Amino acid sequence: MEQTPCDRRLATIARHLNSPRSEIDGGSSISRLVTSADGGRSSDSVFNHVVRAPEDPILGVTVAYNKDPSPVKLNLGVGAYRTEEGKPLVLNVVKKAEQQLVNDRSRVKEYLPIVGLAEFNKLSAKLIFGADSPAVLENRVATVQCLSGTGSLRIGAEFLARHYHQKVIYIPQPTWGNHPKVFSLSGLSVKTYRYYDPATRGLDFRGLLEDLGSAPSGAIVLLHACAHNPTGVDPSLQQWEQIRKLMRSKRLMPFFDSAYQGFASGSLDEDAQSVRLFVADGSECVVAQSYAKNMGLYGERVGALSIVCKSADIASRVESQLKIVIRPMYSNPPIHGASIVACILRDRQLYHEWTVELKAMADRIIRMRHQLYSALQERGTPGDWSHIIKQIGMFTFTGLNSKQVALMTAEFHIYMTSDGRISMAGLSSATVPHLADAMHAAITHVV
Ligand code: PLA
Repeated sequence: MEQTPCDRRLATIARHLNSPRSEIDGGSSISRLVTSADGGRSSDSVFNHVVRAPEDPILGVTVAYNKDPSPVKLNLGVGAYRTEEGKPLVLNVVKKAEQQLVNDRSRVKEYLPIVGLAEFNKLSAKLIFGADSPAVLENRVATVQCLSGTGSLRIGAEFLARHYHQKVIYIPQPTWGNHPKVFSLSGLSVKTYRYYDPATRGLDFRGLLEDLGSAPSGAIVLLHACAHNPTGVDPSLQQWEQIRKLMRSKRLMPFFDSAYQGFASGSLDEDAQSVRLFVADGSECVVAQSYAKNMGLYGERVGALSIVCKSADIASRVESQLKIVIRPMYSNPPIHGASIVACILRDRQLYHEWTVELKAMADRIIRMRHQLYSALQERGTPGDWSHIIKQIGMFTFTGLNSKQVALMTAEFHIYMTSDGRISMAGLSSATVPHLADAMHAAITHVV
């Protein structure tokens, strides 16, 4: 078959990627140049021993993307929603809430209490547990406003490390790359449980039950409430029930990470079912919530940590200790994002408008899944790509390896994490063909 210049270039890149010499040398030759170019000033610096840290595996993708001058570049790294025009989206309902806040002349910029905005906390607990949840109605939930999902996980983990008898946390394999760092820096020891089976591109349910079954009694277990990151694979409701039974029989402590409520199915209630199943049995659980994705409040850093307790008295003691954790870290949380969320959650009309916008985002992501799947079918790309439409939430765990990803970045200016995860929320109808071309080239040129 005749080779086009593009094919020849791809073959050269593929040869390079497939050779072991392509390992990055850590930039050592570049740092040598820098040290010799500063007139020797570095050598007497007290920080001269500081070695350059690697970029974050997820947020570093955006750093590399920003440096690329190509007009066709595409960032599918970080999970950030984009419109069909490829632009970030501020929800209409958020704009309305902000307008209300600006119009309210009585508002001030005083410090919030250590635990944050009381109304926000109450409404956040209702959102995840359900308005009729006995735990909420009986005041058995200690909720504190935190710095988005990450901050909520961190505060929850620090609390558990100080006040819970088991210091081991089991996290799924694989999981969001920041989980192990957050938990180990909080003083917990991190172990993994089997979650994903690359052969079926589905849940390794047997492995999961075996690993949790052999975890020490009382161990903490990190569970993704819905839209598991990075695999897009969630247990079914029946499987959740089996997980719950096993965990309760072994007194394992559920620690839910709810970063995508509403983004998986388009329904806030449906995406909270896993959490509600555990709360309904009356035992304890810990939940970290984020409004980054479902309200598009990424940079506002607004989230909540809830600890469900067995009595109102215990919940209030737990809250008092959460304050001890928070105060020396950042004193108290920011007011603006939480005020936006409270405005929306308290107002029937705004709440309804939010659910409509949220559903539209979830539906657009699902449409992108179908378009990408069809585009690969049209190109006759080798392999079974049905997982693209089966997976749930913001990401597709493509199965592409790091060399294939490197080729897609080098040749097609498509940026994604090296584990082959792509953010479907960053795609649009206009960019699907480009991504499909890149995936086709990567699959056919790189092993
Ligand atoms: N938990 C999970 C499972 C996540 O995927 C993320 C974000 C968070 C918590 C934290 O989000 P927040 O602190 O912004 O609320 N994951 C992103 C971004 C979307 C990131 O890595 O920070 C991701 O691309 O995986």
